[in-house]
Amino acid sequence: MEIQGWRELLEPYQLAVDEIIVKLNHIIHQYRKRGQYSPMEQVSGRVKSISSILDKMQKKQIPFEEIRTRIEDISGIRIICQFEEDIQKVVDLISARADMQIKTQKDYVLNEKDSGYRSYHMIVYYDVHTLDGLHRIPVEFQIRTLAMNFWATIEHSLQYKYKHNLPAPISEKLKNASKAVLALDAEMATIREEILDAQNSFHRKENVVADILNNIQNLYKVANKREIVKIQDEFYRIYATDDLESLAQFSKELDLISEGYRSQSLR
Ligand code: 0O2
Repeated sequence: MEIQGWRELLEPYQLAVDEIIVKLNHIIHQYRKRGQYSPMEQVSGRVKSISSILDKMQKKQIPFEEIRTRIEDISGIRIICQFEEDIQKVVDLISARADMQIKTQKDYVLNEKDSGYRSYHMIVYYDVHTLDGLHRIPVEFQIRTLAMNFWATIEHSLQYKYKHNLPAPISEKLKNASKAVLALDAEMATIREEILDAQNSFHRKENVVADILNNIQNLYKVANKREIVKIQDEFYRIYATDDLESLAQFSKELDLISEGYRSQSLR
């Protein structure tokens, strides 16, 4: 196939990846903005490289005309979760979407592969529109924990280095490491609430401080300099106490002050 042909072929796959990343990151952002825990920690994606597509075509005897119908992981999305139980929540979230239609699912979290690989896979149909019209793109989702991702990334590099012929001792060590990953995820699950509590306070503080600074910035346009300096000093004083409730109270008071200026300007 001519190089131009590859570009045209891959363009809608890239669009699918880009759109899905924007949409899922928006969901993460919404969770955090609402002070809620997001079952998705990170989202990334890629379009399979031409060389990997050629490898797969060779391995599976796929002719050029059948790339679109027989290779389903040209668009790939990876969703990383903090805890194993988040994986099912992410699966539910994707299943409920009207813009993503599930074709197949493979649960390698419950049914670990012989290599020790664990991850939840979904092939999802996603529509993109380009100048050439509508393209129904299969997208492979890989959903796994941070620990599972660490293992898979290392194992993938070793498989590449040894051309999928891992020496037995390395294979053995990877299987042991996979058991350690399983144990790590289980151990983290036991202190999940503790971890969530800490992260929740962190995000809440970020939101409250962002609100306060936003309010102060707006007050610059309407309040007098002396009042703003007083508010700023008060903010730094409360911030130094490291007391989230006092910060939240101060934020509410600033809301009222801003509201007062707003209604004055409407009169
Ligand atoms: P790459 O280089 O990551 O793209 P398929 O090959 O998709 O037609 P298969 O093999 O039944 O059919 O699909 P499966 O098992 O769902 O695997 C798809 C992808 O999952 C792989 O893509 C890998 O990315 C990942 N994967 C599966 N098994 C392993 C494993 O043992 N170790 C690691 N590190 N990753 C794995 P590709 O195309 O094989 O590779």
